[in-house]
Amino acid sequence: MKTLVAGGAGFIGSTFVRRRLEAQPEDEIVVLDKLTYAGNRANLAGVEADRTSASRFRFVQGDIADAALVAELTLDGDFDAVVNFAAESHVDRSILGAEAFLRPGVLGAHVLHETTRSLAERRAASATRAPRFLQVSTDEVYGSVPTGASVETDVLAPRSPYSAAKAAGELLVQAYRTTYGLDTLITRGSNTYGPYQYPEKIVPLFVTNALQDLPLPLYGDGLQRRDWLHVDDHADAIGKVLDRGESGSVYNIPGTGERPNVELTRLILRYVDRPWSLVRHVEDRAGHDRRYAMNGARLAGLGWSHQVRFDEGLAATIAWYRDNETWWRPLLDADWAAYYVRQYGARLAGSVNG
Ligand code: NAD
Ligand code: TDX
Repeated sequence: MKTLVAGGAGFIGSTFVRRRLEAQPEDEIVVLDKLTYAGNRANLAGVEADRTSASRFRFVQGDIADAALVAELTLDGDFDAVVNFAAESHVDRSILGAEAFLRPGVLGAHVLHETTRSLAERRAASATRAPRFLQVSTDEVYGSVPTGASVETDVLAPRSPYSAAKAAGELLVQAYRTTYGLDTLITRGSNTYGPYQYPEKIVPLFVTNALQDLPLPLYGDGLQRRDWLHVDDHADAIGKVLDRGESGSVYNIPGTGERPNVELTRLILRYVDRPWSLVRHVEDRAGHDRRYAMNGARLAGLGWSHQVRFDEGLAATIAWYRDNETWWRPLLDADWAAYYVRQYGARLAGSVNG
């Protein structure tokens, strides 16, 4: 199987590429990634250093919204599947400025759909199987879920610019399926944690801050709940849906560790052996979703189950950040410092101890 993986130099995409090339010795992968601040060639260094993986792997730097580039790539490669991870992925940044989220979320998704459509036409002419298009989406499209668990048929009710852009991508998938008969799939993954996550998200931010004895900015009352999914499980579930998913379907990928942020913070501090006094209660995120939770019965029906327990996964993740400072230290550059001041400067100045 030959797959075009858009956004494959990011956190979840690179994990998918690494694990897929290892598990499927015949597979070939081409990664198309713009290398935004969150994209990182170093995430794929292991793939490029391994002879058996490297020979089946190619990296192309570019924008999924660049129609000419994507058309050229697909003329070169007769892909069996297109998997789209590419996105601006941080909710706080979408609140600071929404426009950057629409380029990959809407225009980029459109270009990848058009490309898959021409691939399908070419393949129909030669009577080969149509390519599959898998859109990697998120639990955030359901909006805040005070009780119970979202099922795939629930209405989309996104509440942040980030989740609205993700929902827009999903609507394009449904439109292309209905109008042109594309073989499509959507996955909605839960909050994901693990190695190689850019330090803006809560787990790597709090771990790397704690390791540096810096404050941990906990939004609002800290009682918002997230259901944590290990990145290996997320990547493997996407692979399962790609191989076995029913065409046209949406699959939730829930986590195994629903917890309030305050409890997650306590666990992190315990594992890194730092005091609670590092915690600062800061001004809440605007429109902060209180809780996400999803029902995973449809995915379980494909014969998939979680392999990583939350306590073990979190401990191993923290150990990884402790042992791989050479990976995250260079990310804390001048752009990071500017973002940090913008997002946290006033918040920390007006904070109270946790
Ligand atoms: P990430 O920010 O680590 O990676 C995103 C990647 O996309 C980066 O490598 C970036 O360079 C690339 N990219 C961005 N815009 C691009 C463009 N226009 N063209 C080409 N490449 C572009 O994000 P992640 O956490 O790995 O998330 C991957 C996907 O999974 C996203 O679609 C996100 O919405 C979804 N998701 C993430 C989580 C989570 O908790 N992190 C949970 C559910 C779903
Ligand atoms: O500094 C912080 N303080 C804080 O209290 C940060 C960065 C976050 N938080 C809270 C906000 C959330 O309740 O922690 C929780 C998790 O926040 P993030 O790590 O920013 O994740 P979230 O907003 O829940 O979104 C994530 O999961 C779904 C990913 O970033 C998305 O890409 C994915 O779709």
